[in-house]
Amino acid sequence: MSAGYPRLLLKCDPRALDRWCRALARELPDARVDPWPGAAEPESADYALLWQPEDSLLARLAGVRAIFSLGAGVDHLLGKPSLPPMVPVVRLVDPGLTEGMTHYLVYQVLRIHRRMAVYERQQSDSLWREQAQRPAARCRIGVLGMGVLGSAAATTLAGLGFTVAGWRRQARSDSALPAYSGRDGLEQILASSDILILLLPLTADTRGLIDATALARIKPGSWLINVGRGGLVDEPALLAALDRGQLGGACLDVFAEEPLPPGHVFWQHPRVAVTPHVASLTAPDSAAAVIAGQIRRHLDGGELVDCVDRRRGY
Ligand code: NDP
Ligand code: OXD
Repeated sequence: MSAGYPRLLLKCDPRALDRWCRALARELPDARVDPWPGAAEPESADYALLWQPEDSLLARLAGVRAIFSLGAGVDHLLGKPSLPPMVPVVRLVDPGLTEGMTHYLVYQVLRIHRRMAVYERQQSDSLWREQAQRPAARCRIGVLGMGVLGSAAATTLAGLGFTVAGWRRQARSDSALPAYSGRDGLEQILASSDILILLLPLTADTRGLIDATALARIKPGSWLINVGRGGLVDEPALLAALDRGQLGGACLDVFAEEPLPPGHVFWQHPRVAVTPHVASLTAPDSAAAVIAGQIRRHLDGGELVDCVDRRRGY
């Protein structure tokens, strides 16, 4: 470490650079922040704070003490061949990110449950017509991915009266909500959910999980909300399932290719709601406080928390 102050290499969304620099200066006044591109010697950084770094930058970071992801997902790092094998990778667990995701999911679930898309179409036809309304308890929500974000959203949705179950890699007995695991658990949750929420990380095990076979198991007429990653879903198979009416509709925030290309069929599809990967946005103010807390503890000899298990991929 140079002269007692840590050097932080920062590669963030360029639109957020000023906010990140201000937030880090406030949280870690003794640190030196080197934004990338532009930093003279990335290899001499103590910590790297990264969002979607190029592989050639990762190849220069074997000497950093830790890499912090500026998002909850770490597929933008683990997918890169030059990620230094021995450097701990820390994912972002930030109450602001959790709140944002919960709000997005509550909004989309209520929009579906209260038939708001139907009323929007009716308004454009000046049509005054009631749609059936059923109690939340009769709407079953399946959350695939019951980690930090999934379990918070599931708890809030259950608090609104919905019947919620989760699916995760390892079944846990301490959960207040039923949580399935394994292939059988997946089949059960696909077959029973009226609204299926995808909040899994993209890993070797989850890539393409929702393929034609899985879609065929989904309860007819149910809805899919994908806020995890586009690669979780076989998109052509999803389109086919929508077009044959197997799915009532889909709310898609993440896509195999982002930005979603202008001519993509999802943009105009009558049963698809598209948002541009905004279900929960990292806010530099709250995220910088979380990362600064980790760095301060690490500099004092403490352990980093929320480290990624590279074998599992998340
Ligand atoms: P966590 O690591 O806290 O949770 C991941 C969950 O997925 C865990 O419940 C885990 O199971 C489960 N899981 C992982 N692999 C499998 C598998 N093979 N089979 C079954 N379950 C599995 O992640 P977060 O909740 O923090 O974030 C989840 C994802 O959300 C991120 O990776 C990112 O892709 C996405 N995201 C999207 C955003 C957006 O704006 N659209 C914003 C932020 C995140 P277990 O509990 O057993 O470990
Ligand atoms: C994230 C994301 O992983 O923005 O935080 O998707």
